[in-house]
Amino acid sequence: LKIEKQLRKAVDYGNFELYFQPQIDLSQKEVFGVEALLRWNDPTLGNISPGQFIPIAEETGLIIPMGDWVIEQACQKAKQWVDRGLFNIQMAINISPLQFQRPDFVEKIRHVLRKTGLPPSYLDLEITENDLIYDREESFHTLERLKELGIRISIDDFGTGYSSFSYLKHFPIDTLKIDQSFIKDLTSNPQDQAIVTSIIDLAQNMNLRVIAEGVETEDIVRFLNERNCYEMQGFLYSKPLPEKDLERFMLRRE
Ligand code: G
Ligand code: G
Ligand code: MN
Ligand code: NA
Repeated sequence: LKIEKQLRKAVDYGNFELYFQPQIDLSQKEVFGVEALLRWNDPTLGNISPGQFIPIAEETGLIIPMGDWVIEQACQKAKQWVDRGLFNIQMAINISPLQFQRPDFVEKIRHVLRKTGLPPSYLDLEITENDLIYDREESFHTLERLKELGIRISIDDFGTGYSSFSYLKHFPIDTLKIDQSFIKDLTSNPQDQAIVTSIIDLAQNMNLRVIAEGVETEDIVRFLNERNCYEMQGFLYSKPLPEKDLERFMLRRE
C-alpha cells in the first residue's frame, strides 16, 4: 500500500527515468535499436524494480498514465537522437495489456508520433502473446491499425505465453523476441536448445525477425549464430543504460 501511494505521487510528478538497453545486429556489427525500460527511484522507498512496481501499476490502472509518459519520453528521445545526428536506432517500448486494450491506444500512438515528429518506422511496440489472445478480433484490428501507421510490432517473451501458432499466421507481426528463460542455460540444456532452434526456424520460415534476449555469454552467441540468429540483447553487450551512458556506449562503438 505504501508502494501504491508513492507510485501515485511519482505519476503526478513524472518521477521516473527511462533506461535504454542496446539491441545488436551481429551480421551488420551495429546497434539497430534500444529497448526503453522504466526505472523508479522513490525519495523514501529508494530504487524499486519494475518487477515490483509494474504489477502494482497494472492492478491499480496507474500503468495508463505511466505508459503514456513512457511512450512520449521514449519517442521524444529517439527523435532527438535522429535530429542531433547521433544515431539512427529503433525505439522499442513495452506495452502492458491494459494499454493495448484501450480503445484510444492507436490514436494515442498516432498523436505522440505527430507531436514528437518521430518517423513511425523508428517505433517498435513490444506486446506479449497473452495480450493478443484476450480478444482476438479486437487485437487483430488494433495491430492492423498500428501497422498502417508504419510502426513495428514485436512479440515479447515469446514462447512463454498461452497463445497458439494461428495468431502468427494471421496477425501482422514483425519480430519474435525469444524469452530469456530459454537463453540463460542454452549451452547446457538440450530442451532449451530444441526450443530455441525451433523458434529461430519458425521465424525465418515466416519471414519474421528474431531477437535473442538475455544473452550473457559468447558460447550462447555462437550457438545462435550457427543457427543464423544474429540479433542480440543482453548483458554481454550492455545492461540497460541511462541516456548519457547510452550516448557514450554508442560513440565508443563508432
Ligand atoms: O528492466 P527490468 O528487466 O527489470 O524489467 C522487468 C520487467 O518490467 C520486464 O518484464 C519489462 O518488460 C517490464 N517493464 C520495464 N519497463 C516497462 C515499461 O515501461 N512498461 C511496461 N509495461 N513494462 C515495463
Ligand atoms: O520482459 P522483458 O523482456 O521486457 O524484460 C526485459 C528485462 O530483462 C529488463 O529488465 C532487463 O534488465 C533484463 N535483461 C536484459 N538483458 C539481460 C541479461 O542478459 N540477463 C538478465 N538476467 N536480464 C537481462
Ligand atoms: Mn521487453
Ligand atoms: Na522477455
